Amino acid sequence: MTETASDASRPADTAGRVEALKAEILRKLTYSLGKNASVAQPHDWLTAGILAARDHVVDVWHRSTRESYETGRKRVYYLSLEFLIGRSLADALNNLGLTGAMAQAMRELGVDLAAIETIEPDAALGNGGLGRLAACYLEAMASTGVPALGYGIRYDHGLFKQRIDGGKQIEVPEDWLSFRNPWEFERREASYKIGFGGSLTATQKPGEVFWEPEETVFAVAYDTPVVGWRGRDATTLRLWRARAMHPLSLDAFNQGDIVGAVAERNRAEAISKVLYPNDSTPAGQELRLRQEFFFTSASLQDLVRRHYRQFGRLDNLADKVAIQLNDTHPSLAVAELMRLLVDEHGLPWEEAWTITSATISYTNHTLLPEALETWPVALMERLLPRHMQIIFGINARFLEEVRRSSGGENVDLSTISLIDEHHGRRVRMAHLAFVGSHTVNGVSALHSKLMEQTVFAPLHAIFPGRITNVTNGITPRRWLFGANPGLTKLLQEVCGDDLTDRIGNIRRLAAHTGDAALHQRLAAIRRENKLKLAKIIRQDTGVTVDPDALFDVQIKRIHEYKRQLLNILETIALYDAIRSEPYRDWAPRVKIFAGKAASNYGTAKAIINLINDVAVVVNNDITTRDRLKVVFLPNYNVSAAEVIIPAADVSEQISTAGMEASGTGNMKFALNGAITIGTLDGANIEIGERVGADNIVIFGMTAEEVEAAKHNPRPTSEVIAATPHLEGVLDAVASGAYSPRERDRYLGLVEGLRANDWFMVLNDFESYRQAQRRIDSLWADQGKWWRMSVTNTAHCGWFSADRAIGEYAERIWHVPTSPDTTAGG
Ligand code: 26W
Repeated sequence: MTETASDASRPADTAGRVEALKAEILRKLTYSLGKNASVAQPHDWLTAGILAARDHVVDVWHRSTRESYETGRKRVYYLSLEFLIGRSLADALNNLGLTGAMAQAMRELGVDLAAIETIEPDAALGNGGLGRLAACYLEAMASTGVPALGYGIRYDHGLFKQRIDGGKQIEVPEDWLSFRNPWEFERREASYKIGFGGSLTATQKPGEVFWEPEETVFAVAYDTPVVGWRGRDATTLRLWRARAMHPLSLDAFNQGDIVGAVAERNRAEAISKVLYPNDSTPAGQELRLRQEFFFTSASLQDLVRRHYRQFGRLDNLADKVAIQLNDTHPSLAVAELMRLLVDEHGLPWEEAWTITSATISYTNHTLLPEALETWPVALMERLLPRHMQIIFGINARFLEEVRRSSGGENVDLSTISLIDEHHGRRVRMAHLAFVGSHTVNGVSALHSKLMEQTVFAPLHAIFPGRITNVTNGITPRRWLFGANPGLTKLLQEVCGDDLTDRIGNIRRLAAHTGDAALHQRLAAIRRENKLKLAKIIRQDTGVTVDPDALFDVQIKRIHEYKRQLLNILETIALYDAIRSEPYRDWAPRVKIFAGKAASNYGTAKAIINLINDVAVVVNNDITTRDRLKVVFLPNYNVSAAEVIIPAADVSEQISTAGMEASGTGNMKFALNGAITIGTLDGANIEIGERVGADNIVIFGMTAEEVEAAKHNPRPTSEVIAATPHLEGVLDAVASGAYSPRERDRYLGLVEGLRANDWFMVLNDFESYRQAQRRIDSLWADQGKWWRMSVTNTAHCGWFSADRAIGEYAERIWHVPTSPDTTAGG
């Protein structure tokens, strides 16, 4: 990487800057790593480069933190069990405007910066969209001048690595810390005691309770600065690591009980050992609850202490602190803040409640019932007795209030109670978060509307106006300027150099929609990106693909509602169609899939297996060889997405309507100029509104139709009979045409579909197939294709994370953003 967007609009790098960086890198290599340049390995250069870059980030960070402290500004605390950061070096250099200088410095030291950047491990402390959103928002807050801290867990092992062996997913432990993490600062001094279990005693003061935990672990802070655009500001990612109070029992050890001597340590440290690959069903395990409380309690103790130190009082907490709960995973914050205020600081319950609910707000990311967290009351009582008591207290007062103000009419208290009495007494974490927050938001217009109509309807009736929408956003720094420097350069030519400062200016591109010369240049940039991807595909799968074919991409977690199955079944239909009319001029296509399945999610794993099996058959068939290829790229992660997205022609966003809260991949693709084939779901709808109906390919049932069909399902046999090609495709899969060595491998998968089409795969099949044929004819007219592509890029600046953060700041947190960086669109 020689020059990127961030450098292009800056004064040329001075020789002095390069010399200084060279000296810094060498100093780090020598004195921090103890290595001599002549024996340094690529990884040593990477670490030295990171340490040199980190110094620049730290300068910004200290200034930024000092300013917000001195001015007493309100700060945002973003609590998230997931931060899916990916790599950091390229991003930090871009934001600092140091990419060119660093590349030159490394070159003069005989090192290829682009090459060492690719050996930086991905920080994969998340499963998918929710975690990536948290990472985009931390960077966007740093770029828009919002003082903020992200709080999470420093997992020893992030999301598992995926290998594909014989077409099947194999999970391999991830090990991002094996070379240590040069970005972080350990803060032994910032550690907190986290209690579990034990007993309660009432004190003299009414309402005050003394909790004596049975078990205590330490939470130790690790800080990573996140630098924003042009290095103006930086936010902090503070991750907690669990440590035992007594790491070694010498008594046990001396008596020869070697294992017992470290038992406490193992139990404590298990809390931050591994990220749950938790996207199918809640893990439902004690360890998960321990993780949630651990990081929530540490974060709240930390922020309350910081506030108290600075202001010496807590009654103004809500004026100075905004706590954002990223889904319900940190929703124990409601009870923990109450505990800190009432038990530790002696505030009366009512006052504590006013402060708590004025400080906290909550983002919901899913309406799928199986993903809505609940915890058994019995487990909570055992693990967190004081918190359970506080939750009962909140619930009793809340229900009493509702009873009083409604006069007992029309409210079914069992639907709003924080305790679900129907399924063996469980705490409804989403209800707890809702009741304890001043604002609750969904992540797309449709999703927020469905929140009001479905899961939260009874609470919405009691608190009208509490639910609001903030449509998700993505950081254009990583997802456009960083990932697609070729396109960025061209966009800057057309829209102005300051595009990188004002993403809203991307709209200027719309005036050039029909410019044939521009189309040619765009096509050349895309082709370069496709060549790069093709190389990776060949390396990782052995499949050779043609960069002039249409690249049709679906990358995301594997889930039935995301419907990779619909995609691969339609691919089979296309394969059949090509074989039966081999002489038609089929548009050559490469079907690209990538994504991980939760380890306990059998159906998702079967879908991965099917995609790989179909790939083997299709890719080896001479008749379809140059017309159709199917690829499953192993180990999807942030870094893979950065290469795949700029190379995509078609973006598959085909979830069952009403089930994908927002999607954020959809935004990344559209901004990079891919054409979306999608359902009227999540943020697809808003993309369609912006780019216009002619520039997106929409198909399938609406959320309302899906809802109606669930209540009144059409027999699947009828649907299949009425759908051309479908019976043949299902038969082929079920009878083992794609799994000749294990013919009944997909019997269960197909039987499941025939029994119940919950995700509307069969119902939407024909509509999807026709939409794909529309894509074919659009592709055949390249002038039209590039007009559509340009229109997508021109109108998707609105999906910038800066816009989303601007909305949170204004409507939820009530903090200012720096006016010159807030991006419109
Ligand atoms: C309770 C366990 C659990 C843990 C994680 C359930 C579900 C999850 C998910 C993986 C949450 C998630 O990533 N949701 C996604 O959030 C994105 C950001 O808002 C949305 O764009 C996606 O539509 C949504 O699926």
